[in-house]
Amino acid sequence: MSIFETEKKQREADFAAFITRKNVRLPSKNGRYSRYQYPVLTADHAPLEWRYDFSPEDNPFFMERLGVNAAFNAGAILWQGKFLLVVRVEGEDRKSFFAIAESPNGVDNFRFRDYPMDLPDIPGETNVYDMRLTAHEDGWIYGLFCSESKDTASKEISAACAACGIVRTHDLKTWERLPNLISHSGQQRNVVLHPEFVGGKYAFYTRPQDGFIDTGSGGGVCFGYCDDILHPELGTEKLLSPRRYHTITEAKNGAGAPPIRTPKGWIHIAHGVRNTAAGLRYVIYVFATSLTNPEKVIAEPGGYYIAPEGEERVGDVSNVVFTNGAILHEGIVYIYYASSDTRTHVATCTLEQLIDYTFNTPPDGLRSYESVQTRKSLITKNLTRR
Ligand code: M1P
Repeated sequence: MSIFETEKKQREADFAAFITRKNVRLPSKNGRYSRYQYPVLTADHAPLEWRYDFSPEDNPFFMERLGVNAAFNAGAILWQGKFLLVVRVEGEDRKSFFAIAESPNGVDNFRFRDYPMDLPDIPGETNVYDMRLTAHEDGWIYGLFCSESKDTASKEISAACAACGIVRTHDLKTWERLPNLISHSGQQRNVVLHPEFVGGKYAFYTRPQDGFIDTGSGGGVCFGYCDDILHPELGTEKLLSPRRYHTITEAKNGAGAPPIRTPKGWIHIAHGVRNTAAGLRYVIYVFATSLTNPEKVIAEPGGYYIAPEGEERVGDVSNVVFTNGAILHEGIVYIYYASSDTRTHVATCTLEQLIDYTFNTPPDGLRSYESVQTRKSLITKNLTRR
């Protein structure tokens, strides 16, 4: 057998075994959710046809020609009975693109469709990533993502601009590109469309930022309205979930999955960032807003909900967990989160667990003294039950 045939056979056998591997739910360590043994998507889930040239004449060593570096930060939706993720796939050339992967059960057997998503282009866009999918009450499914372009006004080679790109679809196959969202509060990343009209308007969760990386004067996750989705322009953006000194959101934060409607309020699963001597640390946190007034925060559990652990802590951008997709199906919440900008995982809990966590976890006291008082109350409550 030729080198080509031997290598190809081996790669195909390995790939078939890998993508059909059963995932195993791990015992919960904290009563909030369960992690799973394996990531649900990695670079190795990219189909061989995306990476190898299958012609023995052109590729006698069956060599990987267009490698994939990472598969992370996935938007999520339940579609025709399947769990569908719009994944940020990053090639070895650092370019991100979107690709849809589907699974029958949401925890394993994710398979990418034959081709990556054909995102309609706009001039000057250099990179696209982190799509949030919102099934809106207007009947469209919207995908909001970061549309990055070079900052041509700057001489600095890395200078870039982040804006919110918008596409929409009825079938998750063909996508209509709308103009990028106009915001008057600086650059934008991590923008999420609220699933319902609010006062007859489209409502957005935004994250104003002065620069491409630093949020600067941006105070945190904001809420803004737009009248016409075909000419998307935000009015005033009102602060909703602020950055706060000495908390998990001190450096920045950002909305994650579109909020989940529950009987007690909209539950948001977002990310918070703090700075450390070892660099930025990204964790996932939760807050809730009022069903009747989504501009009003009604619950803010203190601290993080998910922090990177084990192998999650290591990757291209270490010490990061990040979410932009969740699915509620038959009372179970599937939280898709990525670790260290490298791979995608799922954590599951019941909706009751998520509601309990959101509304019964004490808020952050903002000072060590207050934290000790809160913990002492808990201890006293427990000791009196002895
Ligand atoms: O590298 C961590 C994350 O950094 C960005 O998020 P934020 O804008 O909140 O800093 C995004 O580029 C995200 O894709 C990435 O996971």
